[in-house]
Amino acid sequence: MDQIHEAYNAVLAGDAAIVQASVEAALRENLPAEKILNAGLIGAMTEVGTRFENGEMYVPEMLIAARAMQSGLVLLRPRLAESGVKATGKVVIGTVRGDLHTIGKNLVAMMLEGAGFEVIDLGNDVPPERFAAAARQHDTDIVAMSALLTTTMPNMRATIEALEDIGIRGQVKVMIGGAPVTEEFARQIGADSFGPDAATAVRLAKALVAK
Ligand code: B1M
Repeated sequence: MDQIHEAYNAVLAGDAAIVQASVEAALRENLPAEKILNAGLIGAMTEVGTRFENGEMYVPEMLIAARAMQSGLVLLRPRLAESGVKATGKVVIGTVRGDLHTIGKNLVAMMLEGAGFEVIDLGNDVPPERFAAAARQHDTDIVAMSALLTTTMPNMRATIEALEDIGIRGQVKVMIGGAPVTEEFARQIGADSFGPDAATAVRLAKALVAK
């Protein structure tokens, strides 16, 4: 249990080397991978989200913590797969067509992973049809889109239309975000949810899959 605590604290401190060492030690002690994930990595990322929302942590620290968390997750993944642990939900994420900004999208993806979601990251400059095809292929719960340019925001609507075109809009929830995106815009284009930041995005994603 001490190893899990150590992993938790190391994620908060953004120390990837200690996260790895404590996850490895916990696995050597035969602690269940699911427990290491939930109490250690996910627990710490939940705390990161809370600290960010309270203004006690900022984007760079959140990114460093998320990277540290991922270094532990890599070690746990094979064990989690063996033990058949179910993900919180499945998310297909990307930055929309014409938009090369990745930092915010990566942060949201990492925070979602930290919350136990399976994340399929399509990268940036993702055409609507690719979002739709990936959503169908992976039978995803959520399609998550990021846009940083006012000129690429319309491609969020085009992506929702692409989901409609292949008949799966009713089966997936759509979450959008990015600096120029607003709640009002989300409503206009028929998205299910708007995340102003990565921590809120995680909370909203959990609520979307719980519906
Ligand atoms: Co660009 N850029 N950029 N840029 N860039 C902005 C966005 C801009 C505001 C700068 C400015 O003019 N002040 C401006 C957009 C203006 C507008 O449209 N309103 C701009 C421009 C104009 C451009 C170019 C057109 C510049 C040019 O070439 N003339 C060009 C466009 C290229 C393209 O995409 N086709 C361009 C290029 C670039 C770089 C490649 C150089 C680089 C991107 C590198 C990369 O991402 N790999 C870059 C950068 C770094 C920026 C700024 C400086 C920083 C963006 C960023 O990473 N922020 C940005 C100015 C700024 O914002 N201060 C700017 C940090 C990140 C953590 O925040 O992405 O907002 P953000 O994500 C947040 C939330 O928004 C939210 O959570 C995150 C964390 O809390 N969130 C989601 C994001 N996605 C979400 C999804 C969700 C939920 C929440 O659910 C799915």
